[in-house]
Amino acid sequence: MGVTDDILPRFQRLPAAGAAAGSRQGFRCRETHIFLAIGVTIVFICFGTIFFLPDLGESIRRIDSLGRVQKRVQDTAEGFLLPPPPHADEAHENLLLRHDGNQIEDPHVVQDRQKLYDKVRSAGALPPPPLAKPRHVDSGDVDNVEVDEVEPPAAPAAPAPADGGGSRETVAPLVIGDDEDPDPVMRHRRDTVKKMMEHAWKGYQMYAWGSNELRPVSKRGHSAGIFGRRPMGATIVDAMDTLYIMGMTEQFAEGRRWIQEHLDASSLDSEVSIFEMNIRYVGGLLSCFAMTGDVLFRDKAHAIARALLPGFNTPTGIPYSLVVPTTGRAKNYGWASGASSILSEFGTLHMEFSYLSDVTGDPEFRKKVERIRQVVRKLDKPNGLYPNYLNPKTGKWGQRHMSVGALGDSFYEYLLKEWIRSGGEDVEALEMFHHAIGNITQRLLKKSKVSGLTYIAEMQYERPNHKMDHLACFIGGLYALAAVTDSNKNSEQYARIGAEITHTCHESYDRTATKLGPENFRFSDAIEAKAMKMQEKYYILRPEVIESYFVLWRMTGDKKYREWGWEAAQAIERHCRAEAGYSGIQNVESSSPRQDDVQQSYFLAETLKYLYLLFSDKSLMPLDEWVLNTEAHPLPIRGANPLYREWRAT
Ligand code: DMJ
Repeated sequence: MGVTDDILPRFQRLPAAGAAAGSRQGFRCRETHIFLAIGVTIVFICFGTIFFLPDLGESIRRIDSLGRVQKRVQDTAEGFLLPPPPHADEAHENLLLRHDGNQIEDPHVVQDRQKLYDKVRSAGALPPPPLAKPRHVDSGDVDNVEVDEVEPPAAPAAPAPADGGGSRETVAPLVIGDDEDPDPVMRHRRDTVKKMMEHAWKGYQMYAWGSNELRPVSKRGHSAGIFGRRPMGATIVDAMDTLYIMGMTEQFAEGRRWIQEHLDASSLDSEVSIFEMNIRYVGGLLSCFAMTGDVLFRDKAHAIARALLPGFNTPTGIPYSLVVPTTGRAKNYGWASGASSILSEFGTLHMEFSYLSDVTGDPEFRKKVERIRQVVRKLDKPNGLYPNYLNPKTGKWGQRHMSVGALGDSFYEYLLKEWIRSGGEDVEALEMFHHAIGNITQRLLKKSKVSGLTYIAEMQYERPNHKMDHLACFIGGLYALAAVTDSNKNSEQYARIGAEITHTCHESYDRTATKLGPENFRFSDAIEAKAMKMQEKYYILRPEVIESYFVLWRMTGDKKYREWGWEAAQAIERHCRAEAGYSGIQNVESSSPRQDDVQQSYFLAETLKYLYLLFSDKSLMPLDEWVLNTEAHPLPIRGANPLYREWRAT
């Protein structure tokens, strides 16, 4: 055997000279066997893929998610085709920037996700710090989330009239006018706040018109995932009633025009937060309807609320957090304790949904929130407290984590305020409120060791966590509101607690270099009302502390709340003002903090509105006629406010 024979593969071996034809035949035969073997292997692999892989559905889902990626690319392209806003060039550029994927890396969004993630982790719902980023509202990520396919919304069956039904013709719009405070100092402060609103609006209008929010430093549009992937003009909708109250009629008219021409529920074709769409859009539009009687606002609110309804198709009626209105896909956040729904989200619908049913004649919305109420009411409450997570399929609580800050806050707010909004009719809500606030007072209310500051701790299973979120500071105002609106044996105590907590929240501002309060602050043997970690030190234009100043001012008439509000307004002006609007800051303890380049839509809806009302005469939006939803959108009180505009069949 020659060398060649040894090193060459068999089929390349040269036949020996004069080799017989039979040997060529043998070669063909061998080749045929080889090809046959290859063919059989290929067929086996193909059929194996179909029959033997563990989960064929998984493969299909992967194909489906590829489809979604493709769809997202299509959405991006569609985003470029939006009608031109007033400053078309800049905004068009913004859209390019907004859609090119940068928003995923947006430091503000990342920070916010991190905060939520930390919170959930500290509650023991997650394992120690993972390398992967937390899942929040990334609609493309379907791992580790609860996903249900449900029917897309049926065509509106509502009896709401297209125009002119109800009491629009008989009730004039709210007249804004003679509501200046006689004190010239207050008038000056109020003017200053109005100028802040003008600055915030102008920047948004120039650089981000139609986008959800503004980046006031880099001067472009911005959007958080809660609003979906399209520009839905969140800032416009959120700001409208503030513009109206401030008498900024031209800007209000511009906003109305945008809403009329571009706000379209049928373009909600990516995941949106039901809670955020409700408090900002449905609440904001209903507020405008109540004040003006303009049915455009009512009908847009109605369309958006109907688009959210597929998210309520669960065995319990407890809605999911996220829904894609056009497809009906709904799910919960993967990080939320076994993919539970969140107390502050499903518990913050009642005011808007009940009012919407009243002004449209469409009973569907009231039914939805009444069902949620019945489920929650019947459940056992560990220690009389409501955990932050509830599984919408089993109707069982998730992690035993209780908080009046993030994940819990506005659930408590809506128990009291829905009773107020209903003109005292919803006594069940009031009973639930008293039960909840009584247990919070008994179990979570604490005094700091250093100087006796009153605060509300969180609870993880049986252990208190001595920390408050900025978000939790609304509860000072809520205690005060409860004390005045429902006078009973607890009123004195609640009035005192409301004032004390508001004082503590003011301390959290007063003890920083910027005079703005941190996102979270803690209490221990050695410290009080102080952020301890870097990621607790940011201020993102939140309203809750100023909200409590406003409510306490209205309830008590104590002038110190106006002074505290003015301190906050000046601090915002000093540290948050940017060339094209207002930005959050990254560290309240730095005397020259870096800005985060996001102007939150709630800054215009809430923070500036509360400041403006704080320096106005009390006759502007009196609290015995109006009750503000959790996004500070005023809704009329049934039976007490002639602008209630209840729908009546004609
Ligand atoms: C607002 O969107 C609402 O107040 C909500 O209830 C929680 N907080 C933000 C602003 O901080």
